[in-house]
Amino acid sequence: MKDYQIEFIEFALEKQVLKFGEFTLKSGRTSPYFFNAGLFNTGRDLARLGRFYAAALEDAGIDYDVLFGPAYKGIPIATTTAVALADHHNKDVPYCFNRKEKKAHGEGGTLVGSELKGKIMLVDDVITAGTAIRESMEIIAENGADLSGVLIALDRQEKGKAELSAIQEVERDFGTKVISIVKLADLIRYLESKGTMGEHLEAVKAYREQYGIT
Ligand code: OMP
Repeated sequence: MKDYQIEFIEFALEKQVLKFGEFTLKSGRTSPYFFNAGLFNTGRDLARLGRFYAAALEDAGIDYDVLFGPAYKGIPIATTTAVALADHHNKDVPYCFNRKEKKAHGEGGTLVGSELKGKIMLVDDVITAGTAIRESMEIIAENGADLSGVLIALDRQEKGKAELSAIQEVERDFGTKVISIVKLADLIRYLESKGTMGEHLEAVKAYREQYGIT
């Protein structure tokens, strides 16, 4: 694991973005852990979060033209990533986001910010079963843009509809690459290395047995 990945896990634990317990996911699965990116909820948190996303993006070395943050949670994430790329990597990258409601007046339409064209890097929080991400793919396709990659904070490494992981399905279906700051395997490795939170670690491992990719 890279230093920024360890720092990111510690940041998420400290902010209780990463919690252990019993959580019902959007997919209906009952998970012993949950990642709530909405709890990175101050200016400093958001600035730090952007640096982690930018670090993972730079690390991946994938070519893209525009960052796209889908409503709602992708919006502050794409924004802070664009700021971090400018402030820490000397890259001035266009970004845009969508509204959930179409506006009939003013500038109209559902997109705000730069044009959604060229190679798109989709920025979001978490992929579990891949439902949310597929909705965003439709917006990109409708605009005639190409998806270059998907950038998320946590890859839960869960099965999708069949044996492939939800991420592998997305990669296969859209011919794209999914970049994450950390994956479930990194989180497990971190918990093991700390030797604390043993009961949570066991629950997470049992969950991985049931829903994780093999
Ligand atoms: P999928 O649409 O199944 O890929 O789930 C992704 C969405 O689930 C995220 O955008 C979140 O709204 C939510 N989620 C989390 O935020 N954190 C988690 O740890 C798990 C989920 C989830 O419900 O699966």
